[in-house]
Amino acid sequence: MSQPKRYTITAALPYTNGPIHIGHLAGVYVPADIYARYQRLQGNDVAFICGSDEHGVPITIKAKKEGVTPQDIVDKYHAIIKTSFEDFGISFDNYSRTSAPIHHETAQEFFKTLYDKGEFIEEVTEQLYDAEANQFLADRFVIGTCPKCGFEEAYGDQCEKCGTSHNATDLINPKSAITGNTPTLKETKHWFLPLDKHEAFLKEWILKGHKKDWKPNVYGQVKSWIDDGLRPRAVTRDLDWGIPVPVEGGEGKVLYVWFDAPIGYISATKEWAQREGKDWQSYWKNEDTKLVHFIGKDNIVFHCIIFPSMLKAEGSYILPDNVPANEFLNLEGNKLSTSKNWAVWLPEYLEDFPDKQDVLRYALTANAPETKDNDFTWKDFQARNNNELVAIFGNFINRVVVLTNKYYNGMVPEASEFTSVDEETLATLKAYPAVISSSIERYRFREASQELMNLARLGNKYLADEEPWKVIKEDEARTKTIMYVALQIASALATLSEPFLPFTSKKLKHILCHSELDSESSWNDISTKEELLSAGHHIGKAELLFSKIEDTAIQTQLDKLEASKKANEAANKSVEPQKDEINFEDFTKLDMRVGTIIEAEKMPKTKKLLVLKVDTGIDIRTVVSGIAESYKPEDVIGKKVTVLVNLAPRKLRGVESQGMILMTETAEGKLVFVNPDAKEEAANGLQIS
Ligand code: B3M
Ligand code: ZN
Repeated sequence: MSQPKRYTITAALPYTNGPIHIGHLAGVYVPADIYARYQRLQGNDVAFICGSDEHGVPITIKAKKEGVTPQDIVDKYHAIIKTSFEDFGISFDNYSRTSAPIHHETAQEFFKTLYDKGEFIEEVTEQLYDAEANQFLADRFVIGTCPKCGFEEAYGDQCEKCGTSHNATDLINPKSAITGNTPTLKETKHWFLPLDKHEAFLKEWILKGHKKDWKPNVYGQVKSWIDDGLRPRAVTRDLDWGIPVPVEGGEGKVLYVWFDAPIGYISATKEWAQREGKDWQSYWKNEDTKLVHFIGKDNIVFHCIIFPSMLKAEGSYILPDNVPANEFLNLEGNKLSTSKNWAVWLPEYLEDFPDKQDVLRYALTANAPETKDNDFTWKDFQARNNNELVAIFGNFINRVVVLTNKYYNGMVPEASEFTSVDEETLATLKAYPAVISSSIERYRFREASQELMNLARLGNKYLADEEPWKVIKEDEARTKTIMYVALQIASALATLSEPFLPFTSKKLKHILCHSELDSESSWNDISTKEELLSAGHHIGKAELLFSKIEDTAIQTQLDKLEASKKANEAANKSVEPQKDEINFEDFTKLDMRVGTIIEAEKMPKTKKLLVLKVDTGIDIRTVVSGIAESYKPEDVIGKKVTVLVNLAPRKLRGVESQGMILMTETAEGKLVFVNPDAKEEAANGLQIS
């Protein structure tokens, strides 16, 4: 066994202004967790670190919107996020929070060190100011056109479209996100990190050092920023929510959230090391430690340019070995959007699909946006579960366990002579740890997950080809050998699936009674050990690892999204301006009666029209109504409606309509009848829609 290595693995600190959704999971947390679990299985010393990013303008905007304090917001969402990560099996060694005292101390100490080393430029400059809101406009408090790519909704500190990071005064046509006003300029003092001063180091470290194993999408973005020329970046803000600037003249100012947040990785490591009796410095200051940051592509500049410059300026820290940023995940063809509630929220997923954490982990990994934006669809989620997890992985394991219990009462049988197929199958099995390792070590988790599924396919195919259920009728010895080989594959799956499917792996190890083995087969034992399960080892009873997901469950999710879409459209629908005023005289001319629809049928060759027979109390008449897209004919028969009876008759598609049924729209845009008190309908025993 090679000397265990030490890994500091960080995952982007989620803003505590909302729950985690599948975009965060696919982009950052599932790949990070696969990598951390895998490194632990290699026997390496791992610190897997994350925590809530609780400062910054997004929090204050959310607090203003909900009429509470920023602390209320971060307390609420920190708890929700932390719990949902735990329930989803994201195996952080520490999930901390940047409002924790240890983080304030660590960030202020870090700032003070750079300050004392003269690493900052202290300057009074003109910054954007909103006189009406009486506050400076930084970060998401200001929106304007990105100077680099022209995106018109860029923030004051970053453009989400091209990822670039800039100063608010660089924005073209800035507008205050608080009042919509055009900001004025007002002098204020800030401390700037002179990124230009670190250009040579960054070129040497990244470009010359040609981070060959950095993903092309990451290397390319970083190169373009360095090539464009780096400029000083303000690392303090005129805000009241954040970490106070710990130097003379810092009153009323806080650290820029992107200065403090990455230091959160360090403070969270300290907190964990204190708890575990470890030395935190070995994870951040020892050149043998491998530092890997898992992030989304919008965080590349902060993790590859700004934070490394801070670490370099401080002088005692290691630098990231890799930053395998993922691209973005879309949902059903549209961009994930918190504000439009166009997302699959992790807490809701866990409620709707209890015990199916691994299904989502697998679906998000198999379809991960590793090199380009990708799309999550519920149909693909269902297919990954039904066609792969159930039909291949689950089916193979179930057959192996059922047959071992049926033929040998759960005992691993003695193998006799191996055929060439057996030899070949066992040899292929032994190659899998290295195959999957190679993909994981290169951060290709999609590829790695498919190799794991290929191992399950190998088992499935071996059983299907060798047909022990037939062979048992005439060759007991051969059957034992087949089942022995199949059990070795099952045992390997229990180990190799752990990074991807931790809940399944645990269940499968329980079924195979792995814990009763004198030494649980580790990752690399699969390639080196003669056998994983020896004859005579007793396995447990069969339990289903996965269950089919029915169309109805998927339709429910799609309906939820549809409802979100409608609610969002309605919320954004510009309300029709009121029509011109009429006088009471005009109103008294309207003759409205309560009528009952007694017949209804669709108007042929039209989408919108129903031809109704209405008993108005005066007579029974025909009324043509444009409600066919909202109501079926059979649903409106017997319904009480309000009828405008003295509207002049008019022909619609050849049918004379003598009046109008009054309708209106709900806030969600749904067409509804203006109808008398529905209770009255109930009293008359009429069908209330
Ligand atoms: N809070 C996540 C985001 O930009 C940001 C990451 C901080 S990692 C130090 O959505
Ligand atoms: Zn841009």
